[in-house]
Amino acid sequence: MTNDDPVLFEIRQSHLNTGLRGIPVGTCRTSAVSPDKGVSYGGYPVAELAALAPEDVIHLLLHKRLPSPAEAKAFAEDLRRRAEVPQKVFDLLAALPREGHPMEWFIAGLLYLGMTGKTGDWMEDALNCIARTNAVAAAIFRVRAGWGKPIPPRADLGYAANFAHMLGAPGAHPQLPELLRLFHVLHMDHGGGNLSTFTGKAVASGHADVYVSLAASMASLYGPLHGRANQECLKFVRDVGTSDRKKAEAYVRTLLAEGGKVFGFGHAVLRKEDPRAKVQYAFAEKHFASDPLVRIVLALREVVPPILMENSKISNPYPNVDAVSGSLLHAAGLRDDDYYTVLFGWSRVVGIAAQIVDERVHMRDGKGVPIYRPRYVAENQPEKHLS
Ligand code: NMX
Ligand code: MLT
Repeated sequence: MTNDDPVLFEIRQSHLNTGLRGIPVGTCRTSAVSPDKGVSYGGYPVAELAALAPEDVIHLLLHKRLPSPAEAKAFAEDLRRRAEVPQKVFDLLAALPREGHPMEWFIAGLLYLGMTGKTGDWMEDALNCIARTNAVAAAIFRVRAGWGKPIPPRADLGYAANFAHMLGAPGAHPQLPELLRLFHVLHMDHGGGNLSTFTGKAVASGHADVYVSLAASMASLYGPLHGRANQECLKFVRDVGTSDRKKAEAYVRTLLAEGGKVFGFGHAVLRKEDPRAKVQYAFAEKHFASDPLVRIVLALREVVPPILMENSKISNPYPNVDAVSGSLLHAAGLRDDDYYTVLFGWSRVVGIAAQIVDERVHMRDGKGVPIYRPRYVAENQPEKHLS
């Protein structure tokens, strides 16, 4: 660093103990989050990417450009080739306690995938892990439901279609595969500083491998203020229980008066309605407008922001990515609320893995970001001695 480096941010006492809110700590090569426009991957607004095959978006995040048609075909084939999961991993899932949360299962699955197949090469492990989490995440759904053996992937299906096939959810709506494809693309990445991504990169900075770093990042995503908000938001929607605007408003006001959180609303960075929520609202209106939970979600989209705006300390009163997804997945026939955060993880693994590769292999002219070590200011610790 030189003395003429531009000052990006001046750290003051008031910035301490704020969860590093807004403090720049590095650069991100995969995506950018604008408070007003939301996330873009590689410069493309996420809503424009929403129609693409997940493989193309995975390529974009890992290689920083969309593939040509020939590259897309080869890349999808490469992922398919890497996708085989050792039987031991499925055996482990079958032995896990049913009382565990599916995210705990997912974390265990990632760790076990690493134990049974890591190469030690950042990019190779990232690609293998992305390819294999497809079957592991699907198996978690089936094994927990007691539906017997995992369903093997089909060679003729793409990444998301295969995932829907491997879930094998009985009675699912015909739109479920399309919803899962959309969900996957929308949830893959969200800048460098979200909690799970930051955690994964921090762990990898100590040169732990891709799999354990991703497992740690999934532990961060498990929290209800982060990824588990999709499950918590569905619970909130059920508790509201009505699309009657007046009654819904009364429910939200009581919840806030009692110190509760309105799940699916607010964000650490965004200051407008999340474009990922917009895309999901449009999908919900198009395919599931008469679903009772979707009707409540659509009512809450109008009812909640003006109420949250009354509290000046809430920086963003608008819907975030989790406002709709749980209700949509439920409407499409995926009836295990606890499982929804695994879907967030299934998608976010892509962006986190890509960012880990960037920090380990590309940053600082290939030297990689050094081990994370921010400074904490000692508080209430005057010097003392035992004698
Ligand atoms: N309901 C109730 N209180 C809220 C909400 C909300 N939706 N949003 C913010 N607040 C509170 C927040 O708890 C904080 O209170 P205090 O000062 O007592 O600690 C205050 O308003 C200021 O918070 P902000 O600066 O606006 O937001 P912050 O960056 O701290 O937190 C979230 C961001 C996303 C954690 C927060 O908005 C929240 O808890 N939302 C509900 C949970 C949720 O939907 N999370 C999903 C986020 C997206 N994701 O997937 O990760
Ligand atoms: C998100 O997808 O909204 C997040 O991971 C939360 C964040 O960006 O802080």
